Amino acid sequence: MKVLIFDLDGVIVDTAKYHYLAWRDLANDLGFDFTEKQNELLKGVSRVRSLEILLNIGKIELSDKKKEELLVVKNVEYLEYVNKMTSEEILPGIEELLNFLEKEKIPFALGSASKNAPLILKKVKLYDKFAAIVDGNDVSKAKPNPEVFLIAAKKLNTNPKDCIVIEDALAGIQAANNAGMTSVAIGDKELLHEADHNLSNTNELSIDFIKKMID
Ligand code: B16
Ligand code: MG
Repeated sequence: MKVLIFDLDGVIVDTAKYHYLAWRDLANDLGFDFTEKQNELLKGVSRVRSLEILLNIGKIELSDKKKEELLVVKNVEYLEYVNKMTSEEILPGIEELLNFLEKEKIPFALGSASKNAPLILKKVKLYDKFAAIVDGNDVSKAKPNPEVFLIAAKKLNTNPKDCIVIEDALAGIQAANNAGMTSVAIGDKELLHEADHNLSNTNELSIDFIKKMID
């Protein structure tokens, strides 16, 4: 039986915009600018690695202690946005798809780099739908390492080859491919050309598309 593993940010909800606002404020406080284009580099990347990339852009070197402090500052601001989230922010077509999977008894899990994933799912009222949730708190190796998706497969009692991963980040597509799973990319087809299937946005992640994938 085929199962689905969903990434969170960029697939279920668009929290990338909140990550961006919090990272940009941090960059501005450190005295440099951070553009939306540069923010693309942080998609699917862990919080710690995101700070490293940001500091590289600003050409700033800091002590480990200072970096720890900044990670907290960034997350506190990010959580202010998250705490205001509602179900309205679920990306188009996702709720219908999850309802269909539930009805058909097709198991699905979350495989996200975010340590805030459980909170976000609770805010948008999807937490109880997932058979398993694997997030940034459960993994020691970040995407493109397949760890997050392999743990999810284990929790669903399924072989990797029967897992279909829905992802919006290059590191996530590579993680799915490295796990030996089928990868479906949402977003820029050129950037995400390593995926087995490419869709432009979540509207294209239709019930018909999924039916063909699981048959
Ligand atoms: P947090 P995903 C990822 O979520 C985001 O895409 C990435 O931008 C973020 O840095 C990462 O989660 C860590 O998030 O700071 O909340 O632990 O796309 O893997 O669902
Ligand atoms: Mg993502």
